[in-house]
Amino acid sequence: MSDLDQLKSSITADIVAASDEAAIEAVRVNALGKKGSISELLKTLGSMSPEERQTRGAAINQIKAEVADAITSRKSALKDEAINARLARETVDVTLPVRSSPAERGRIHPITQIIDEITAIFGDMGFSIAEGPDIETDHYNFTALNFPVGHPAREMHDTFFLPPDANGERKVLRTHTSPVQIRTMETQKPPIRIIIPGKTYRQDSDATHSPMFHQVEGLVIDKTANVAHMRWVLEEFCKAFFEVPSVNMRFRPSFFPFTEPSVEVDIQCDRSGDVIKFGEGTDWMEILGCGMVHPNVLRAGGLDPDVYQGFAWGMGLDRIAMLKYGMPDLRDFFNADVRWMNHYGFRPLDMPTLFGGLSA
Ligand code: 2NM
Repeated sequence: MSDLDQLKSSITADIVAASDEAAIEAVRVNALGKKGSISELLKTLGSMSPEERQTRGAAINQIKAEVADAITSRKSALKDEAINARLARETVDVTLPVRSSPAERGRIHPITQIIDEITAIFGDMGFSIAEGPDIETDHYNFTALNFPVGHPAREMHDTFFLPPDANGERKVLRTHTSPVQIRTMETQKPPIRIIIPGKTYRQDSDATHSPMFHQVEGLVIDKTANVAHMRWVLEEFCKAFFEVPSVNMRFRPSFFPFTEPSVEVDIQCDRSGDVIKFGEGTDWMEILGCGMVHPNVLRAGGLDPDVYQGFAWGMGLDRIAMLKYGMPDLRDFFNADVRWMNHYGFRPLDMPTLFGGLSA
């Protein structure tokens, strides 16, 4: 075999062996590139005699053309192969169901839902939301609320105390949201109509008590606010919250340091079946405490009790949520179990409104 035939068969073998576009390009550069084997052969023509150049030149150019053709067709075959492989690999199954978005998969915690419901009801009556810190001073949590130093009501609250600071002052985790009422009286001129939802803390833990729990309190202060107004506001609230056209309420005398008189409110219900029904039946359930704000509390908030008067109330949310939505154990509320949330949680776009239904 001549040297040219040998070169041709060696390049042909390389062309056949090239398995992708990069490999065939390398074969082209090795044969036909500036320093390729065939290009080097063509450079030798210059030093030959005219006769030799004629035969040898024709033979080299013939090989060059054949090799170039072979490379071009192999290249296009490899390109087709690559495209076909990619098409096979990147198929999309258009019959797969659409994955639901985070906004559809997430759930609103029942406590958040209850707060949103209560906010919708009182917002409709012209109340605003007020908030304050979870870590409070003894003054805002007790003294300003007419719990005198040494008064037994302080012990009743099972307070969590923080270590004393450099001045010897011992802060507390607020045992109720009432400190926010004092802070609001200090900064806002009456008339005041606020509700205060938030976390509260007491050292208590069993199936129906969590050391962190939730309250909503309310406060109305102006020059004429009285017990009849309080009764109307609370009755309208109960009807809207329990989604019934009428409720029977029972006011029992009670004691709170921050109100005088103080009462506890029960609503009529029917506990004979599996679920509690409100607005009917012969049973009573305690739902909140309330009263006329004590003159000492108004004074502590910087208001003159001879000019201003008002009423306030407070209710625990966790127990109410258990009753309204039929949840058996309070501790599940704070276990962050996604299965529990999927069962009891609310869809984020089902926001409670008075016109659209609270818990629909
Ligand atoms: C309750 C019951 C009765 C209450 C009173 C006040 C304040 F600060 F205005 F005096 N805030 N909340 C209150 C009254 C809270 O919870 C069962």
